[in-house]
Amino acid sequence: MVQSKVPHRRTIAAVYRYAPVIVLEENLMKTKSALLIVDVQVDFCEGGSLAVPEADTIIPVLNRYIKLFTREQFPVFASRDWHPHQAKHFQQQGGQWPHHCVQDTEGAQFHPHLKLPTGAVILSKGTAPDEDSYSAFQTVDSRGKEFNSLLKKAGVKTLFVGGLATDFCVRWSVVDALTFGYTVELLQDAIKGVNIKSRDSEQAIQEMVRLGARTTTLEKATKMFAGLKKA
Ligand code: VGL
Repeated sequence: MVQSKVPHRRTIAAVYRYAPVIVLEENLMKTKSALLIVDVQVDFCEGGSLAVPEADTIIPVLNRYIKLFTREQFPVFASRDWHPHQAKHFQQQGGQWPHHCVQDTEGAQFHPHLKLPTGAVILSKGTAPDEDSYSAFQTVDSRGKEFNSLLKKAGVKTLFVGGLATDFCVRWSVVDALTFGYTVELLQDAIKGVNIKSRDSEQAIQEMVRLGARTTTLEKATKMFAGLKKA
């Protein structure tokens, strides 16, 4: 009698020892990851006024990340350049770039093949004439709420970042995310760069990694999320 109870008690103890931890970890993972898709807009894609080479090739990959995140009920954020017609960001006003992503024009729309989910939070940046911003942490949502406060409110701890362009807006978004203390997973297979100099993207990735970003792929992320379910 006594002997038969011992293993039983042990089993119960083991279950209590591990189960709460597993549940807690799963819950934390459920609220703490988010997907940020940076600037996948018509003007940055093939035929656009500031086309990033091979930009269109990442769109189907991003759509699969979107599926993965929506399945897990993780939040999806999509940033966009949303410039006024005249802005110091543009060459005509002394800036670096040709006109692109002007508010309410075709070029500023998200690429039509990008399948943003209904609940995606749209973040806009560069909306004022004197703004020359690159980072998603310089955006606000439709109600004027800053990206960082939205992430905090949602309890996000890990930010998965993909989109355009590796050497500009992706880079600055990742650098800021790391500065704010987020864990960053850079989507290696869903980023493309401008490469004004041929090695710009490669160097930007090296810099992000040196500052603490991790890199992931659709395959790795899928496995990571599948692991969550089993836990
Ligand atoms: C970007 C150049 C100019 C970007 C924005 O989204 O990476 N690049 N404006």
